[in-house]
Amino acid sequence: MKRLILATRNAGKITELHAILADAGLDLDLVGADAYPDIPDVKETGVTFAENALLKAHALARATGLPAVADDSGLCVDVLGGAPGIFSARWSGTHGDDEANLNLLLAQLGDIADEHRGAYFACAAALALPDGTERVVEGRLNGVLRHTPSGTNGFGYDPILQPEGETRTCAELTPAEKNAISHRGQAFRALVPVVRELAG
Ligand code: ITT
Repeated sequence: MKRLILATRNAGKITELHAILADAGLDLDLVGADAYPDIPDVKETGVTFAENALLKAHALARATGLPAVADDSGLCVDVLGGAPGIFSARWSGTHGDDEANLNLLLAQLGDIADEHRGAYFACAAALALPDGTERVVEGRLNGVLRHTPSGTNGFGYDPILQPEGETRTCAELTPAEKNAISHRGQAFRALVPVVRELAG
């Protein structure tokens, strides 16, 4: 079976991509970056989600000799001109402190009325081959930001993003409901024909 590596240590992402590839009839041995612990993490020096996804995918493909997939995602707030964007994971200064990041964003938007609270989750997913071939696809989940967090599912900014057409926040959706509409779900599904063409 052909092996495909996904540039993440997040088990949830591996499960999600695995299910999407299997649904599409692609029988691949999908492994996470943990399968190659000696390979150092890549510095995300790009200024767009696509650049960062490509940086991670190329580094992993070069280091392992395998086709590699990487994603980069974040929350883009209209009234902040698209921020936090690529800085979503460290908006409060500490990488990965979801609660502090969310609380800082809510405080910054404190006086902003409902009609100006548009925002979206964005995701770029890249596939790179060891020979340098690359493709990148994107997904987006539009919504509005609540004034207070609600729900306990998911992670990051899920408790404050209410998707368009929903009455619940992303953190009140089940994982399956969120995957069906999410930026990452869309990007991973858009990657299926690319994987089939280049690595299937
Ligand atoms: P990797 O280990 O795979 O890099 P990550 O969680 O550090 O995963 P992501 O690129 O997936 O990095 O996401 C960056 C930040 O964007 C993440 O820390 C959240 O704050 C936010 N974010 C991205 N996708 C999200 C989602 O589906 N729900 C809530 N917040 C999300």
